[in-house]
Amino acid sequence: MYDVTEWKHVFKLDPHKEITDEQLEQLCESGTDAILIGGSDHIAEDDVLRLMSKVRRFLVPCILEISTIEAIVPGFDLYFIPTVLNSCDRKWIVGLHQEAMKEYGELISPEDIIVEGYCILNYDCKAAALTNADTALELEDIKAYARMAEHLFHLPIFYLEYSGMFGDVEIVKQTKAVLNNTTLFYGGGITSYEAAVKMSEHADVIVVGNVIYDDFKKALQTVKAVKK
Ligand code: 1GP
Repeated sequence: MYDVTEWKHVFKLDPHKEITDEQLEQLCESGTDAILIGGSDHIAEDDVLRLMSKVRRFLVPCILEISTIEAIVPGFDLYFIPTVLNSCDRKWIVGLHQEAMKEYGELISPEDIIVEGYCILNYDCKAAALTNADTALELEDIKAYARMAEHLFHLPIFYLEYSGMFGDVEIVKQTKAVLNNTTLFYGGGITSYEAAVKMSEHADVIVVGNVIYDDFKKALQTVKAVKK
């Protein structure tokens, strides 16, 4: 029903951060392809539920990116499950996933789930610290992770995560060049129209997060940059 291969732009909302109803309406009606609810810390079930019910008033797909088993809320259109391919801790690669399946496996419909193969590249971001990601990677290492995602694990999404910083355009370009069937998501430091244009030249989908809370108008402009 939802085809990520047709997407270009996603807003990632942090349930722990404040946003007005008017701003939420503008994001949902901006033309973005999806609203992704997720974050690395302080994720509480109540906040997720509250935000989901507000986003549900609009037609845009509403997706939960699961980062903790404690905040899995039913009612989303889709569930994204990250696996951090360059984590040094098995918990973030397959550990939490096995726990979640043990608890909810019988209730989950496989068609509602999409697994994202993350490669975290900003050593200074919360997600890198939390997952103990090995961010000291050469281009060839990153390309190998991308190939692993597509050819070994058949993951629908490979996600280059620079959360909080604008990444290396050349790395995104070269990574895209080795992917055929897996959709390349890029997230990190897209804080303007120009930045969105640059990354969307190579990434299939750009994910825009922090700027929503830092400079709302600029956040909205990132949609126009990819939907010309
Ligand atoms: C974070 O990739 C997203 O998971 C977006 O990054 O917050 O830096 O936009 P920013």
